[in-house]
Amino acid sequence: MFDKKVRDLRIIATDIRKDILRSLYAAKSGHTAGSLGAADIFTVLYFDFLNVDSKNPDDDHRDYFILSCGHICPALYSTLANKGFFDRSELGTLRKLGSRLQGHPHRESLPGIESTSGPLGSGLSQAAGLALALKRDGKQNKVVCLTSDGEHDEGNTWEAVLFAHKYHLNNLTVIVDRNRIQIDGNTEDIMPLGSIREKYISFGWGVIEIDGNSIPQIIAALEKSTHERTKPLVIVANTTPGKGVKLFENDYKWHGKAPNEQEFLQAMNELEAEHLRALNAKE
Ligand SMILES: Cc1ncc(C[n+]2csc(CCOP(=O)(O)OP(=O)(O)O)c2C)c(N)n1
Ligand SMILES: [Mg+2]
Repeated sequence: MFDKKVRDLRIIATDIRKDILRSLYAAKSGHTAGSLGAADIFTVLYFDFLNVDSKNPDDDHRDYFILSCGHICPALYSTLANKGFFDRSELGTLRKLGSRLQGHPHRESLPGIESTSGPLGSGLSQAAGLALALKRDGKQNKVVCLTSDGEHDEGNTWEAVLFAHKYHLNNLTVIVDRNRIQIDGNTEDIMPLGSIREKYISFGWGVIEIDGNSIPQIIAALEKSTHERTKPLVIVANTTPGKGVKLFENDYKWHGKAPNEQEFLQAMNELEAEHLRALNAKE
């Protein structure tokens, strides 16, 4: 069945992917695979799910999004710019000296950024602390944290998993970007994680596992996260690193590399074709 909301979100996701690549190409460095792979998650979060207002970014009633794997900030920056938090032209300053768009996000530099990140494994602790404080204050704001699979090699992540269970953080939703790559190889070769789903279940969490590049599945999982619950919830989102550009897909070598001119032009053509496909989807 044709779903206009899904069609519109697909178009936005393609716009965000194109902006990610424009900014990486201008910077001539940065993280391509993770940023493209998580673009559908960012799209649904900011254009369908989170209660955030670009005109009033510090609103007391806002939901909090904590990006733990800060290196994929080109996706966050492109999303915030497309959502109107700042002008899209600023995306061209990624990683430049003096820019507000540093290679890893800085909370006080840009409106809409809730946490400074880059050192892996610390975002989930920040999100859990925030969720506990909100709960104790009787507040209704939701907390969503995006972590990567590579961050599950960090002990701090698992301390936060224990903590969130202990304090019944039913206002906390974690999304794991399960793209199966990390900086210098496939996760299962570097440090096998096995079933992230089973691990979280054994730590007492609720778990939903989805295709993290399926916009309908992301919408449904986030919608379920709002149902009455007693536990913290993790959405294990299986994503394709580099999603949208065949040359970059499923290859860890694109973890931290920006496209050259030829790769950039080829990628933009592919994304343009995807944009047209989404636009022409039949009602
Ligand atoms: C504490 C810490 N150790 C090492 C790094 C260097 N580093 C940056 S990204 C990365 C890979 C982590 O894997 P993942 O987040 O799954 O990467 P991706 O899926 O984007 O390839 C590493 C080791 C870091 N940022 N922080
Ligand atoms: Mg990864």
